[in-house]
Amino acid sequence: MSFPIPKKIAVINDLSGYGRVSLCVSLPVISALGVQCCPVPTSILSNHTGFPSEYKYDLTEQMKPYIEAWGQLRLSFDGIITAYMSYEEQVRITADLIDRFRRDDTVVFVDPCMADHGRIYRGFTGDFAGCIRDRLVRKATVIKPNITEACLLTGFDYDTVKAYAQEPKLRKLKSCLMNMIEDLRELGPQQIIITGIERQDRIMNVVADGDDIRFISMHRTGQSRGGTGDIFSSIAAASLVQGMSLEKATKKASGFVSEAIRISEEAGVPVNEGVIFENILSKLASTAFPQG
Ligand code: PXL
Repeated sequence: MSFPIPKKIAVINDLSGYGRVSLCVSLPVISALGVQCCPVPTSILSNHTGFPSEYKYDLTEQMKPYIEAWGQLRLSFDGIITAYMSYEEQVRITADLIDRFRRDDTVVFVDPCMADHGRIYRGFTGDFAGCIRDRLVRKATVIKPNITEACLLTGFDYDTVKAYAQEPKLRKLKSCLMNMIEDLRELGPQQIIITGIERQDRIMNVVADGDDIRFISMHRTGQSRGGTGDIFSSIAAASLVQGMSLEKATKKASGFVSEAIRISEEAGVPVNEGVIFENILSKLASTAFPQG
């Protein structure tokens, strides 16, 4: 019996040694799904930034020769995932990496990490949102902004969208989200997942695959935890490169993340430790190498 050759995904993210975020979750999750994970570390940290202190070593300068060496090997990837970037220079280097290593059929999965809960992350100065939009989002085949990032990318007012989400009827919220999706599609990507729209005890995601727009709502299983966005992107992108539909890939990713949050709450895991995905990783492995 011969084994199938695993697809390959390049992941541009930091390596945080403790706290279950970034490359430390993408590597096991993507491997469990039967896909080769090829990391491009943007920086190394002793632990994620939610702890009281950390050691950080920036690798922006090293990224260029690292990618250059990949160029010498004439590599190409079935998927490319971009996540948290610290500086505009990292965004420019990542945009160049996409141009060099993508093929016509490459899944370019951009998580425009820059904001949450209505606020841009600390430390982002100038027009960082514009830089992410113009250099990464425009190149993407799939984007996964949360609702705050979707507002920043399109110019919609976050507080208005949040107010619509509290209304008993969904009409205004849905029509606003459809307009937002239209604006995002005009930037380039035709597959869009908007996450984290909070509605009472439920969380809604919007999944747009071309003209097909679906609203997927699920019970909130606990409070949000670091690293869950990286796990989500890893599952969704690994599923997409293996030929799964966007809707199925999104449901698989959000189902796994919500179970991981639930078991972490039940086990009393401190929020800073992220989710104890190790306990359920074998469930992903059992779905590796799907047929069709
Ligand atoms: O995606 C989560 C994440 C990634 N990298 C660093 C972080 C966090 C969340 O806190 O601090 C350095």
